[in-house]
Amino acid sequence: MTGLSRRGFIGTGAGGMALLGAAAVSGRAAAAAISEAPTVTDGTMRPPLAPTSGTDYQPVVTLNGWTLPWRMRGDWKEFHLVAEPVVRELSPGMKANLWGYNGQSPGPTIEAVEGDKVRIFVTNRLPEATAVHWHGQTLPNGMDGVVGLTQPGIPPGKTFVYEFILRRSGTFMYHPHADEMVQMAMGMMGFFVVHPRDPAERRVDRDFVWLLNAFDIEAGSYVPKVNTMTDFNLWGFNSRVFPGIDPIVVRQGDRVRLRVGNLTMTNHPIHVHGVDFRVTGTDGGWVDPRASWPEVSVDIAVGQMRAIEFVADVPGDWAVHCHKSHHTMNAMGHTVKTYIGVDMRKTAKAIQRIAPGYMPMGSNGMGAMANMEMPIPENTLPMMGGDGPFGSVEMGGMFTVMKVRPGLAPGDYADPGWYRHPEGTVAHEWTGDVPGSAEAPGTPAAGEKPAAFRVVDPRRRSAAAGGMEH
Ligand SMILES: [Cu+2]
Repeated sequence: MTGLSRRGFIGTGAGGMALLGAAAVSGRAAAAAISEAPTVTDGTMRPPLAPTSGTDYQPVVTLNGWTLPWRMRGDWKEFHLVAEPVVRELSPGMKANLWGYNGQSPGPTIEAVEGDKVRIFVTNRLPEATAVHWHGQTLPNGMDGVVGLTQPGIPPGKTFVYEFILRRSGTFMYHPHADEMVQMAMGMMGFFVVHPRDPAERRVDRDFVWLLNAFDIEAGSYVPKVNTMTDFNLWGFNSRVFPGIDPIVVRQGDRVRLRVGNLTMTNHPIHVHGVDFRVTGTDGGWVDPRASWPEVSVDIAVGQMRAIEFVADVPGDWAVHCHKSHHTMNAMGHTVKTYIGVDMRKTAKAIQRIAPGYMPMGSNGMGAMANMEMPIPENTLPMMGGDGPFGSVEMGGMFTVMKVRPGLAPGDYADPGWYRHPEGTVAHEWTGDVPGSAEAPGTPAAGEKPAAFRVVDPRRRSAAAGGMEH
């Protein structure tokens, strides 16, 4: 990439973040009026970007991601997105050739304040036309980003500009509305968070965002199969899969918000261990506090966002994951045959005569496969894994850990390591007496007839018994 320069403009001190000069984007002097397009080239979480001017707010934290810096020009807040091919490491051991924005998929999070006037430059460096739809924003029709309907596509090499006023606070998304099936399957999406004008409104201590992803990338290849409709083999948070997903680090007692958006092809019930939360927002706006409802899993349908809030009371390492079990599994596991209960010893010998080294798997379940050090093809990921303090976590895909610790400094998101459980608070082997099995109450003794449960044909049920007689 040409034209990269490093400057202290962003002030995060983060490595790998650079500014792409406007002249390098278009190569035309006339483009000097376009704000610079910062770019990030790796999947490391950048510190939240605190506002340096205007209304104060608690910035969000993008898992394995970053927030797009802006500049003020008059009373307009200017951002610059660059749609382009990117390389994203999904987890150590696997990279994918995706399309995204400003060096990464998903694109950087855009943050602004209710009432802000935003001007967003979108430069297209893809090989085909694109457009950006601002999902959930109420704006003039011509700014809605639907190719053919509200604007012509942005041709490769060109820059378009979108201008609108942020009418309400909330959590929105951005994504292409051009060749959508391909461009979203390739990873083009991002979050657009609008903070309330009153910084005290809906204030939390820590505020995390991530988008859900589904990719179908064959072992040894790098490009997602864009025509896949249901059978994806990699499921992610912010284009990362476990064990590559950042932990959600919070201080004990913090009020925490998680905002999760779904632009995949199926719904994802996101389950948070250790807390009961309330659903406080959708991409349609905030839920009235009196109408927010309690859950421990929140189903996020396609094209939806859910914001949930809780107080992190109990220290520990708490699992946060999609509750569809295939969505917490990586590429190599989805088509393994089931041999549970099958004695494979004879069959294995027969197969080994033709395929030396063949090893039957799965006769006793598949958990042990997480510990197997088997050679796998280049550029793919084992079914499950992730080292925990007690062995393999036996997970993949849409899984991460919320690490609740006492006494963390505000703004400290560094991984604190594994939780050290107080003595005597971990489930452990019982070495005392174990009583023999007992029969459930009501079980008939040997030779005795089972208690008579009367089966009534509903068509013959009498009116007195509550049925309808005809
Ligand atoms: Cu899922």
